[in-house]
Amino acid sequence: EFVLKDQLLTAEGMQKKLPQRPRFSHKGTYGHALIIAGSKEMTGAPVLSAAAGLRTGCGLLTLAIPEPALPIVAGKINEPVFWEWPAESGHFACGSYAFLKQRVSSFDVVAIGPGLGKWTGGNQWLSEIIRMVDVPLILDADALNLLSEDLSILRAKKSPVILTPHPGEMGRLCGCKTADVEKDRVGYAREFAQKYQVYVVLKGTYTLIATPDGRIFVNPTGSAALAKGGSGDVLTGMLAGMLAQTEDIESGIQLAVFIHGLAGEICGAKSMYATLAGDIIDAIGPALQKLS
Ligand code: NPW
Ligand code: AMP
Ligand code: MG
Repeated sequence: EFVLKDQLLTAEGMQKKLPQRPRFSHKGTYGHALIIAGSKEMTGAPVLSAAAGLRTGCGLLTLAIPEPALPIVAGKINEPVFWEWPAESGHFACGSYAFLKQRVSSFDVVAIGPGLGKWTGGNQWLSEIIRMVDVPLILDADALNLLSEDLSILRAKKSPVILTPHPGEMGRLCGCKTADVEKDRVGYAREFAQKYQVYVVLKGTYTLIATPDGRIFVNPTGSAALAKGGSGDVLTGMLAGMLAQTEDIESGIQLAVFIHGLAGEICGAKSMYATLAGDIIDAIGPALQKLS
């Protein structure tokens, strides 16, 4: 149930939390995000996440892509730096961990998941990454599906972890049906967040943010224009872009979710039907403008 201490996010509240953009600053001021995404079959998701992260304002963004997908992804976007990862049947291959461990602390935030697909050994791969990442870590899409195979790997986390399931993914994580999650969104999000000491962003109309200490924030922005493939990949990029800029994880999550919804409303005002994920990215600037 929704109780009084739970909070509805507001434009006024979010406005106050927006990271400043001082004149005397440079790209290093606004953080470096790493997004680990994509597979041979899904080359669009990493592009959407990376573009969304940069539009949200982070200074630098590195995109880790499995080797056969990299030329395709790199052909679609110029702004990120690329990290070519060894592949096995088109997916991220296990190994190369020593190199990751050496590099990972140089990023301000890591996001994993959009377009990874599922593969044998994927859970082990994810487990190694969770074990070594020591900055805020966002898990979305197929990272959540891989996690569902063995939730105990979450216990090895070294830093704040943010999960961004839609109700279908939340059902897989909790071992129940999508419809069960929909009947008690607050209950499922709160219980999971407390049990595993993570942030849960349970997506859908009125996205919920559950904190590790059991508080709930409700996001009022959004539109059915967002109900299309790729919207969630955009949100993941926005979360990475925002968390790269601020140490305040709770505020960063709230801002990304609120602004994503606002961008959806801007797109919805043009057409509730014709919106593409790329249009949401184009609306991030106007949404930020509306807020600041
Ligand atoms: P149902 O049918 O209601 O039980 P999946 P995915 C449910 C990548 N993408 N309310 C619903 O289940 C992603 O990044 C790549 C209620 C629905 O059928 C992933 O890596 C793109 N239910 C991968 O594809 C663009 C809801 O979940 C099922 C719900 C798979 O991700 C597209 C679908 O979920 C895509 O993002 C809601 N609000 N939302 C690219 N261009 O490269 C979802 N459901 O099976 O987890 O598949 O979300 O499409
Ligand atoms: P995904 O299913 O991972 O692509 O994520 C979909 C994104 O779009 C999430 O951020 C959802 O909250 C948002 N979304 C989808 N449908 C709606 C809707 N009808 N109203 C508000 N937000 C929505
Ligand atoms: Mg998704």
